[in-house]
Amino acid sequence: MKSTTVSIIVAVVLIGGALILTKGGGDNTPIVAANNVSVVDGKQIIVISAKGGYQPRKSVAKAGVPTIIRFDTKGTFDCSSSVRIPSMNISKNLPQTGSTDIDIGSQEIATLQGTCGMGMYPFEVEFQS
Ligand SMILES: [Cu+2]
Repeated sequence: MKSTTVSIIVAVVLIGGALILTKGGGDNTPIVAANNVSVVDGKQIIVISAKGGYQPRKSVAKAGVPTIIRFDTKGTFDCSSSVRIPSMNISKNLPQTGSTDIDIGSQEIATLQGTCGMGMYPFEVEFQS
């Protein structure tokens, strides 16, 4: 009797956990992005690391604030060292190792999309009010 109850509880917990993992690990980008946005001297700085893609893939920042995207590379030999933000006509080659600031001014409420030079690694920055 007791072991049956325990088994049921264990099963419920396992299934519940699996459901949460499935939801969290799906294609949906997490709503809360990594803490990679800071404001220094009135400038908003979004730090994105470029190596085999972009991390975090989605950043959330504030609209209407002068903004810099800082791309960090560290032994980046893949095409993520070539960054593009088509809607702003930005195309930049990053050093294999280093830190590159791209001034994107203050953005309106929208989502800015970027990719590597070949268009296979995406990233995005959501500007909110
Ligand atoms: Cu690429």
